[in-house]
Amino acid sequence: WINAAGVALHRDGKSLYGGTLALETTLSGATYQLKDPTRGNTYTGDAGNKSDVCSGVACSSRAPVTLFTDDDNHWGTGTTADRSTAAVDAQYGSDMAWDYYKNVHGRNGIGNDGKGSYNRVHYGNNYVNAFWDDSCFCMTYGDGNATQLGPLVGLDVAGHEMSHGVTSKSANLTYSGESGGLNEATSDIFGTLVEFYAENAQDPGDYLIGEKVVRSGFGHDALRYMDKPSRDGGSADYWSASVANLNVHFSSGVANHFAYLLAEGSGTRTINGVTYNSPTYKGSTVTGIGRAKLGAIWYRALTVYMTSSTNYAGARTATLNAARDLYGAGSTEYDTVAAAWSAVNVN
Ligand code: ASN
Ligand code: ZN
Ligand code: CA
Repeated sequence: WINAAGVALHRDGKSLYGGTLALETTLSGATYQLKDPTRGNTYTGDAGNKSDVCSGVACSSRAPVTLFTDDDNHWGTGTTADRSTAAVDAQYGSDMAWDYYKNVHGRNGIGNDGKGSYNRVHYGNNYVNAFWDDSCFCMTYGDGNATQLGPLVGLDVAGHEMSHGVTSKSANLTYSGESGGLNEATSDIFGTLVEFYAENAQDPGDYLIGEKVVRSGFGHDALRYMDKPSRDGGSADYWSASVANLNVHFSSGVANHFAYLLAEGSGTRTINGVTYNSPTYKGSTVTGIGRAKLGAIWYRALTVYMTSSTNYAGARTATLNAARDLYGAGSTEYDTVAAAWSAVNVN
C-alpha cells in the first residue's frame, strides 16, 4: 500500500480501470464508509442489481443504495469478483470530477453549492448504460454485459455523466434537437477534460469516450471519437440542417469535433500515445489553443451565455462571447473559436 511517490496510503482502493487509487473515507464506529467528507460527502452505494421502477420522472420504487463499508480501509481487489471494485472507480470518478470543476473552474460541486452527489453501482442486470438523474442528484452505473461493454465506471464516462448535472444547473440545454447535441457534447468535452485532469497513468487522457469500457464485441475501440466523430459509424463531423434529427449522441459530433479542433488543431497529432487525424469542412487548417483554453471558453459559454434552446449557431456566438470576455475581441483565441466553428460548418 505504497503510492508512486513512496508514501504509505492509509486509505485506498484497487479499481477496475485506474489502478490503486487514493480515497477519502469516513470512519463510523469500527467501520469505514465509502463517503468523502472532503468532497461534500459524496458517497457510493450498491444498487444490489435492482432497478428503479419509473414511468417518466415518476418512480414507484427505487433500487437500494447500500453504502459500501470496509473494515481495513483498503477497498476492492481490481476485479469484478469484489463488488467494491466498481465502487472504487465510481467514487474516484466523482472525486476527479469534483476536483476538476473546483480547481479549474472554481465550481463548488456539481450544483455549485458545496454538496456532494452519490453513486449507485451494480444497477440492474447486465445494464449496459450509466446515467445522471436530476431528481436524485445522483449517478447510476450498470455492470454492462459480457460482450459489448464492461462495467460503465470509466473515468470519462463518470465525468460525462456528472457534467449532465452541471449542464442541468446552468444552461439546461433541452435534450433533443441541436440543443440536445450540445448537451451531450458538453458532457463529452468535460468528461474528456476530467480524464486529462486526473493524469492517471492507467487511463491517460484522450479524445475517445469510453475506451476503457468497450469490449471486443462492441465493434469499435471507443463509444465516441472527438477528432473525427463519424469514426463511430453514426455521428456527424459537420453541421447540416439534418443534424437536428439525429440522436443526441450523434448530433453531438459537430461540437465534439469543434472542441477537438479548438484545443488540438486539424490534421494528424499523437497525444499520450493515441494518434488522431482531424479533418475540416473545406480543408482549412486550424491551429489549436490547448485544452485549458477550450475548457475555460466552453465553461463560460455554458454557464453565462447558453440557454435551454441554444442551437449550433447560438453555440458559436456563446463561445465567441466567452473568448472575447476571457482573451479579448482581437485575440488569437477569439479568432480560433471562429475558425474551429467554420471548420465544422457552423458559420
Ligand atoms: N449514458 C447516457 C448519457 O449520459 C444516458 C442517456 O442516454 N441519457 O448520454
Ligand atoms: Zn450523456
Ligand atoms: Ca477517454
